[in-house]
Amino acid sequence: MDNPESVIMNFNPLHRTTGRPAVLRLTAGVASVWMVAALLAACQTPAQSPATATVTEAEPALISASATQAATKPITESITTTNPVTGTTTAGLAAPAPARLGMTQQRADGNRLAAGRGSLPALTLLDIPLDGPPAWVVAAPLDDGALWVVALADGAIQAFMVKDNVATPSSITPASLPPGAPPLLVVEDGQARLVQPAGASPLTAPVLFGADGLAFIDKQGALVIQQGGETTTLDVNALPDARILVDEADRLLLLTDPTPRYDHGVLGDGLEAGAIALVETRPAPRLARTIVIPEPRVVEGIAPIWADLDGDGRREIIVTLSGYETGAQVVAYNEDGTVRATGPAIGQGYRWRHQLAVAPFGPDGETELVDVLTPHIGGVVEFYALEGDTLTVVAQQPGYTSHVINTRNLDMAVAGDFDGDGRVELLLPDQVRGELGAVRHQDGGATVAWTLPVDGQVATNVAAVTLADGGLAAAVGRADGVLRVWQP
Ligand SMILES: [Ca+2]
Ligand SMILES: [Ca+2]
Ligand SMILES: [Ca+2]
Repeated sequence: MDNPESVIMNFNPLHRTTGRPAVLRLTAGVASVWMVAALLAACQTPAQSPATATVTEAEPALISASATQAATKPITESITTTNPVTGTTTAGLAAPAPARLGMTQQRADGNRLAAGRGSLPALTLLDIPLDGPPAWVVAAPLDDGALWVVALADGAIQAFMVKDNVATPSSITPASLPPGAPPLLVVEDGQARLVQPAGASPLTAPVLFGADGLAFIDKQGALVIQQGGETTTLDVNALPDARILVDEADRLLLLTDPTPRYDHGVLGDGLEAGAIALVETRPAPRLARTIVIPEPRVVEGIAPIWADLDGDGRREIIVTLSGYETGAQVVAYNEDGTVRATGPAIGQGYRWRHQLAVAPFGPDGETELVDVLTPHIGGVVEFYALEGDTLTVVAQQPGYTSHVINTRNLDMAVAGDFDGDGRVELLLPDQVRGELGAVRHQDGGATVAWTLPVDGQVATNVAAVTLADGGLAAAVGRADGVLRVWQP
């Protein structure tokens, strides 16, 4: 397989990079350490037990058991002290500046959680006119500002350097991606590029890992892995729009075995996942484990969230299972394929819930999961606490949405400390997508801490970026062709 068609964007001096692969480590700073004993009334319907999954192989990996000596941050580190964005360099290399990635799902592990501290409610907003309606927004820190890249609905790409509340258009190639394709932005050594591998599925994005690794889903559903000058193709039968997740051990996780057996069909096609594949890339790529979802249920989504829900230092694989009789239910698997915890099932088919993030959302910084229940028909933000092997909904906030029916944009919400008070909010559109609300779980329940005006309709993912000084910026693309940016 050819090298990826990397494209280089020049800033300041007009020189091209060599296309040298990005060097990155993925910081795992997510969950709060403290899983306090649950004080909340156990008033939720008991979780339905999913049938035991079929599993191949075993041996879950400790998050801290990286194969390298790299100074990977532990997943138990609090978000408020997490280093901006991603990373440290791989041990043994000559320490080039770490690459900064911009991806629509915010983090490589699928957890839509931005590091850093923001001051969004106090910022002057910046409106940038676009050449057409936008589909996706990604950003990466650059110098003292941020580079914002927008993929328009027709696939055209526009880029803007934003600094000191001024936006400067920047040329970036390719000039377009396939319509609908989510961009992967890499900024390295002061230069930016989009990664667009030849032969990749246009319905999803590639990922980078390790010192020089690239992985993508090809048009036949195979997982193509390039590293060290070698290409390996694994016939994993990927979901065509599966997002590939990456952990600190350079393992990959993705949804596979597309099936039409549950025909809800609200996420852009009639196929959902019948299995989850865990792939190792060291010392050589191999399919390490497959978790098969028992029929008739499916994973209704495009990626798990791969996060440490219970604070034991190991990641859980969090998915939303759906079926005709049960409706949607959040289920957390251990990496060995056993079920760690289950949430409540809706109890009827054709009702979705959209899992979004794991973060210290709780009133005392407890790790909680957040989703939006039925985002298409009156969405309700739900915070879940882990109580034994049950994910219990402990707070709810109606009036919000995180998904437009029949689209593949599952990134219309992001978590972070956007107002700098040390607490994590979920930032997402209200039901008509006319403003953004910061929904928080505090003592007494969920609340809308503050709102941000959109003055139009949100048409893209909600994008956030951690700046070089640890500050936070956010942006959305509007249906009328405007990128609205909140950046200090
Ligand atoms: Ca699908
Ligand atoms: Ca865990
Ligand atoms: Ca906050």
